[in-house]
Amino acid sequence: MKKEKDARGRLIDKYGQVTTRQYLVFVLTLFLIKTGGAAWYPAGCEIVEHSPNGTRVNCTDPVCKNPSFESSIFRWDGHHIIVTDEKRLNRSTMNMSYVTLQVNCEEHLTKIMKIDVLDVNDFPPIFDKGSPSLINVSEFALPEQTIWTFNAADADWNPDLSPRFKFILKGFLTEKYLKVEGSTEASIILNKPLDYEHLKKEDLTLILSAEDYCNFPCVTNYPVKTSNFTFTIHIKEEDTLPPIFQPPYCMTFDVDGDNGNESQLACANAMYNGTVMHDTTTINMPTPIRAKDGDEQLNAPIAYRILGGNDEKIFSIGDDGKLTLNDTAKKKYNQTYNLEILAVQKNNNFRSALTTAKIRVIQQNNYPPKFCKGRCGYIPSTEYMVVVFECHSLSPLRVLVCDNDYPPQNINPNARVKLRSQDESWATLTPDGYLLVNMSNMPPRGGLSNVEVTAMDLETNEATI
Ligand SMILES: [Ca+2]
Ligand SMILES: [Ca+2]
Ligand SMILES: [Ca+2]
Ligand SMILES: [Ca+2]
Repeated sequence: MKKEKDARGRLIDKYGQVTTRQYLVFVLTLFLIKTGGAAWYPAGCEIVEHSPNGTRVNCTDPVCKNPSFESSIFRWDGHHIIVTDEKRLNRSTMNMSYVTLQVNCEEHLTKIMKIDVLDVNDFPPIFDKGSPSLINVSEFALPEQTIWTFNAADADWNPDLSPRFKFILKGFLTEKYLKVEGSTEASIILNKPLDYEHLKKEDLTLILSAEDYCNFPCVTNYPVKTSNFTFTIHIKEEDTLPPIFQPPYCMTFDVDGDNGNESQLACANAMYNGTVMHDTTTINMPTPIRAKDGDEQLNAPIAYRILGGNDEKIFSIGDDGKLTLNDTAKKKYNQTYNLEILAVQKNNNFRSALTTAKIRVIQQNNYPPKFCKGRCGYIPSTEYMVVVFECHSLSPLRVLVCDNDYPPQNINPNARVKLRSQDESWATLTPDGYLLVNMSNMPPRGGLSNVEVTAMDLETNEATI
């Protein structure tokens, strides 16, 4: 690493302090100058760079009486040191931050005088021309990993000194996922792995700012200059997720529990129901068994296996997830087979998912489901939330689904009843089929209101209203 120097050319640490060893070298240099016959003369002289010819050099102590010196940059006017070559007072092209003069005083005394040249902030920081505006970052990249290092330059700093900057990174992701470190170059470091599935829809554009420092010694109230560089992070999709059975049950929740605005979608595998007629080999699956790679971009091919519930080996599963029957003779009426189905990526057997498929053997499916009775009800009071009673009865109205395929009661146990969505603001159907009404939300319809209920046989996918 290149070491930094202060205005006197001493090596300094990151706090701007001269280290002990380096300080000794500095003392030794002074000693050599003294033994060379000239005394160091710290007269506290300084001049602002680019000062025009004729400008006086400021010194806190008086220069000796009737001094003389040889210089192509300064002359003595009898009272002050005066600039004669303004072009050479340019900190960008000087390889030092000061000029020394060997001054001959009266009585043959020679002094070495140092004149600090104060930097003016002429140039803003500039990022390397070759800096990429698009950076690919793998989903596998780990925290504390440096994903890119940007270099910047500043023409106010002479070639012997590394310019120093304050780097700031801005963007939606910055605080949680990324940070910037460094003062001479900006290292973009990962705080947290970048999850493609979660972040792909977010704006990954980031702005890196470089703010320059005083190039010591510099003018007072050194005006800070800032430059921005915009770049985009593209998250490279990797095989991080297993397959998931479709359609999945998904919900969003606050992943880190901090009640922040970051919520993630969590999904569970679908489970399946199906039926097979007692005397046929056709399996009726209202929702076909199908799994999809959770890594959407990769979409790895999937293989299926039946892991459990198939002791008699009467079921097989194909490469497309389709269940077939090998043997009709072994299945018994009204028996339910709970098959454990595994979906595994063909290219990575560590990525797999498990679900169940319930296959019930039915005798027949000759009849669609239909509502048994109770298409009329009344509300016995005007309280806030009330149960609806069946017309001409003292029993609560219950929505039951009849199906002649289920003798002797002829009630379909696999039917799911649901309210039409626009009625849900004032009516509720319990899982048992009882209807509740919220009086305060009920639409005014002169005493008569309708609710629409749908019923679906989950085994056969048949519906009724
Ligand atoms: Ca600058
Ligand atoms: Ca400058
Ligand atoms: Ca995957
Ligand atoms: Ca992924």
